[in-house]
Amino acid sequence: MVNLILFGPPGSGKGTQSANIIEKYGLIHLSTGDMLRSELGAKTPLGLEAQKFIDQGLLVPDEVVIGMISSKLDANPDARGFIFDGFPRTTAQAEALDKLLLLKKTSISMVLSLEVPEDELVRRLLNRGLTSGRTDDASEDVVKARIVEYHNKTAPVADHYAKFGKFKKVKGDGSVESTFELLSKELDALTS
Ligand code: B4P
Repeated sequence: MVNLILFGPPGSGKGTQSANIIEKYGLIHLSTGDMLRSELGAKTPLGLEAQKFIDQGLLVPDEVVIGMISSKLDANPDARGFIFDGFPRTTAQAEALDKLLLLKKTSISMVLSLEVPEDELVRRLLNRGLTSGRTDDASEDVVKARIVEYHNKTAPVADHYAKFGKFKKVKGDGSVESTFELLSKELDALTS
């Protein structure tokens, strides 16, 4: 079983590359961003609560996203493996994920971290904001708040997995295709 975390700052291409990876490697895609946007779209109580945080570029509380991931793991008992996209985003989320996987007698195989310079992140997100309708891509202030939140709360997750030799950086500022080639090399080594 391969369990991959696709890691990196907002706009680094986690969602974009996940779509390519699930098609080639048959892993189940678990994106907390997509799950939250689906709750938001349906105007559920969870979605309305999450919206307050997302609109300001802040992370949604840990217990909300951990609960969502736990339900999805339970709903897919026969999976060949998972790709976690945008989760874990705090050390508390990483510790919770490790425990959930241990209960299923498995663990994280590797964390691949997409490395993209900050000016390119801002450019990509504001560009997507022109057509996506996403409130968190709409203004430079909110985009920059997301990057600050990443440095303060998410970047330490790298150390959590580096301790176990499970953290690898991948250059993410090339084209979608060239980045996918670099990720594929890492995944081929894991799955062979
Ligand atoms: P996410 O949905 O996870 O979004 P993201 O960080 O914007 O995106 P990603 O890195 O996937 O970028 P993408 O491929 O789309 O999170 C949104 C919000 O939800 C968070 O801010 C937070 O509030 C909340 N949330 C989610 N998970 C949470 C958690 N675990 N805990 C707490 N809160 C949580 O690419 C971005 C753009 O770049 C796209 O337009 C794409 O087309 C373009 N692009 C991608 N690769 C490119 C390339 N190589 N070249 C040029 N453009 C490229």
